[in-house]
Amino acid sequence: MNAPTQHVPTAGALLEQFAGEWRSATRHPFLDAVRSGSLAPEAFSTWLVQDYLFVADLLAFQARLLARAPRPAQAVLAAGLVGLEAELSWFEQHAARRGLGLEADRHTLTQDYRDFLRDLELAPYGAAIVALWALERAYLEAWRGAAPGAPAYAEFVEHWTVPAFAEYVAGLERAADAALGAASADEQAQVEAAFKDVTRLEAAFWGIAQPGGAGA
Ligand code: MP5
Repeated sequence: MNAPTQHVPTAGALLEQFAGEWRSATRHPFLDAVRSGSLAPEAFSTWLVQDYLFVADLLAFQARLLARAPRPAQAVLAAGLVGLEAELSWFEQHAARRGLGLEADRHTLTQDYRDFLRDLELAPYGAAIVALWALERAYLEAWRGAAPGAPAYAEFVEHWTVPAFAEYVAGLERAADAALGAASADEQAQVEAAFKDVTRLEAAFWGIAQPGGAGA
């Protein structure tokens, strides 16, 4: 053990370590089309319904993560849970306005993401909190890249780039850093694997409305 020279891993360092993967997770033709307005409304609706189903799965995952979180992480996770429930209501209002049904079947990618979140419940807490931070941060950065968005989509872009969302992501990063500081080498490897899985799933999810059903 050469503890004095060992650096404490941080969540932020993963962004540089896997910069290429991170870029794929946060930039996508779907987002470019939201910005330019060239995105077909039906494609946006398809994506929106699947994202709603994803958020429902995320709420279930986060509820279970909260149950095993260390005391200092409980506040940010509990607040996030309340936010997810409000997010579901927000989706439901938009869906009603657009005449969209939300009882769709899960796309294969939505199911893959759900399975991944389920598997994380058996992984060390550190891997799970880093994955949660990564998926929220990827979402924030992706939407920032699409700002301000074409008129048809500007309201959505604004919703996912508000300062309160950025503060939530920063809070998750502090919780992730605290977990990483205490992670063993084996846990660190699981953290990196989970981070990479999130980048792969996020990248694929942006293509969910593409003809042929996207995929990665
Ligand atoms: C989020 C999302 C962030 N809604 N969809 C995907 C595919 N990844 C991440 O979730 P939220 O709604 O900001 O908690």
